[in-house]
Amino acid sequence: MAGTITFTMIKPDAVEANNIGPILAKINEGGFRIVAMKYLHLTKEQAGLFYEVHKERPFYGELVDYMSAGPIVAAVLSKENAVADYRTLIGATDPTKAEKGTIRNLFAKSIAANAVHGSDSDENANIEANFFFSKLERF
Ligand code: 3AN
Repeated sequence: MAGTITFTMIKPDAVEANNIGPILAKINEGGFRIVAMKYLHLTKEQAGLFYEVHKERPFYGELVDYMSAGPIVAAVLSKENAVADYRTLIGATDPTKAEKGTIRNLFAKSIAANAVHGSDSDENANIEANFFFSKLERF
């Protein structure tokens, strides 16, 4: 079954804390297939472009600075109902509100340094996946 896709990033806080492996394990245990993946350090300009939809939000500057502060892992994940199921797996944006056992509950430090990104719609999942990966890089 091909499934639908979602896009994720393991954010600088989780990379710094050496949690790439445990987070990828949770992703696999959650029934997701990794169909594309790369490890890279975004420039401020690239992070700004990625988060352009949040440009008007008060935390935009902080978010862009934070997401370009260290390397990240970007990945495309496939599963039936990928977007909603991945948001369930990662938990609420604010880790103090994230359900027990979710990725953010286990690994996030704060609302800004919240371990992972997860797409919020099928449309954005495709936009975000295309931002990072060409067709040749998706399997
Ligand atoms: P989510 O990542 O759960 O979809 P959004 O779309 O509301 O959350 O926010 C995008 C990102 O912006 C979050 N992942 C988080 O890193 C950051 N963010 C959200 N709210 C705040 C806030 N109040 N202060 C700082 N950063 C925030």
